This record gives sequence, structure tokens and C-alpha cells, in this order.
Amino acid sequence: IYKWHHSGLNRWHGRGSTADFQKIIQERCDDYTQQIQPGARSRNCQGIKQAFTSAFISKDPCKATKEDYKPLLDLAYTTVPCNKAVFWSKTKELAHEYAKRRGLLTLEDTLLGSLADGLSWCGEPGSPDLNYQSCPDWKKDCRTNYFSVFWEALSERFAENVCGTVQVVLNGSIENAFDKMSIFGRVEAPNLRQMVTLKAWLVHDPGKPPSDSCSGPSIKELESILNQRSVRFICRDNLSRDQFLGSY
Ligand code: C8R
Repeated sequence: IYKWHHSGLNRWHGRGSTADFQKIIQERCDDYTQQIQPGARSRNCQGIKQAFTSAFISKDPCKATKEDYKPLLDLAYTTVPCNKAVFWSKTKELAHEYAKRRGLLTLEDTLLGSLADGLSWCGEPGSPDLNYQSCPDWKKDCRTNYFSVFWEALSERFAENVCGTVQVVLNGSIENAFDKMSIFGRVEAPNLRQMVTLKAWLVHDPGKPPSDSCSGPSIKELESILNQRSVRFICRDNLSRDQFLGSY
């Protein structure tokens, strides 16, 4: 029991790797390159799957670094046209709906974001297999797990590469619409380039009053991060879901 508990596949507190992880990556990659970007230069999906899995296979699942994902990002990162990028924090579904209606692009609309969205993965030191039983949980096990570090590395690359006016959809029904500990707060906002304009939308849940606004302390904190980087900032608050999705 002791040995099973302390060195077994079940020792982590997070969801295990998604069944058929490698097959799903390959299929999503084939679909993306054929359907979503027809005519774009064909991508080597087998190579991309290989680069993704070798980033974490047989490694300590708590010792992920951004460098582990550099080969994958260098191989498969795709840029988004100027004025098209949409960021989000605690508003995933709404931001995706907004982007879809307006022809804008979230990170999940790029190749690497679409490959990983909704999946879970980790390896096991000395094993060629994924751990399908459990993976480290950000809070209970370790922050430097391969799942979290992937989203941080990819989000950083995304933020560094956006241009023009970009948008962020924030949740106006929570106390701090801007959360400096979120990926948007600690990775994306601080990596926007000079000359970018960020337009923030604070959208609150239907039937509830807003809990944060453009003049509240959390948005002031976002503004100060952007000011230091000479990123221009526009903010609109007090929007219901319908107003936001319908507005121009
Ligand atoms: N981004 C980050 N995390 C993402 C993601 C993504 O595109 N896609 C998924 N599935 N995830 P949150 P946040 C997973 O607090 O931290 C980019 C990760 O497990 O609601 O501010 C995207 O460009 C991650 O921990 O948002 C967006 O702008 C949670 O979902 C921000 O970063 C996200 O939890 C969103 O990250």
C-alpha cells in the first residue's frame, strides 16, 4: 500500500491524461490543417504530435519548464492577424461566442490552442507512456506541471505576437474582473507589445448587478501594467451578455 501510494500512477490529485491523447492530437491537427486552414502550407501533423509528446514523456511531471515546449512552439505556433485577437479570463464560453460572431480569434482558434483545448496530459519518469490515472494538480501538487506550463508558454507567445487593437473579455460578475494571478493577468497583459491597444469588456451575468467596473481597483491595476509597457487601454463596463454580443 505504501509503495503504491507513494510511487504509483495514482498519486496525483488532478485528472489523469485524456484517453487516446496522441490519437486526438493527430486527428485535431489533420482536421485543423485540412478544414480550418485550407490552402495554408500543409503541416506535418505527425511531427507536431511527436514534438508535443516528447516535451513531457518520461519526465518528472512536476518539473515542466517553458523550454520543454520551445521545440513544439517553434514548429507549430501560428500567428493571428492584427486586430483579430481576443483574450479572456473567467469568460471562456462568452469570449468564444463573441469571437465566432465577429470573425475574431481566441487562442483556441490557433493550431496549438485547438490541439490542447479540453485535454489533460502528463508522463511518468522512466516510462514511455502517459499517466492515465492522475496528473499533478496546480494547487495540491505543483504549479510547474506540464499542463499549466503549456498554457503559460503558449499564452506568452500569443500575447507577444498580437498587433493592432486586441480585446479582452472579463467577468464583471466577480469581485476582481482583472485577476493578476490568472494567465491573462500574469502572462498575457505583461507581454503585450508597445503600440498595441487593448480594449477590455466587463460583462456581467444576466439578472445580476455588476461586481466590478472600469474604475475599480482591479482594472486600475491592469491599466498600470499596460502603462508601463506603453500599451493603450480602452475599457467598457456594465454590459449584459446580450448587450455585449449584440453591440458594435
Ligand atoms: N489561455 C489560458 N488557459 C487556457 C486556455 C487559453 O487559451 N485554454 C484553456 N483550455 N486553458 P481562467 P486565465 C485552461 O482563469 O487564467 C489563454 C488552462 O488550464 O479562466 O486568465 C487565453 O489566451 C487555464 O488555467 O483564465 C486567455 O486570454 C484555464 O483554462 C487566457 O490565457 C484558464 O482559466 C485565459 O487564462
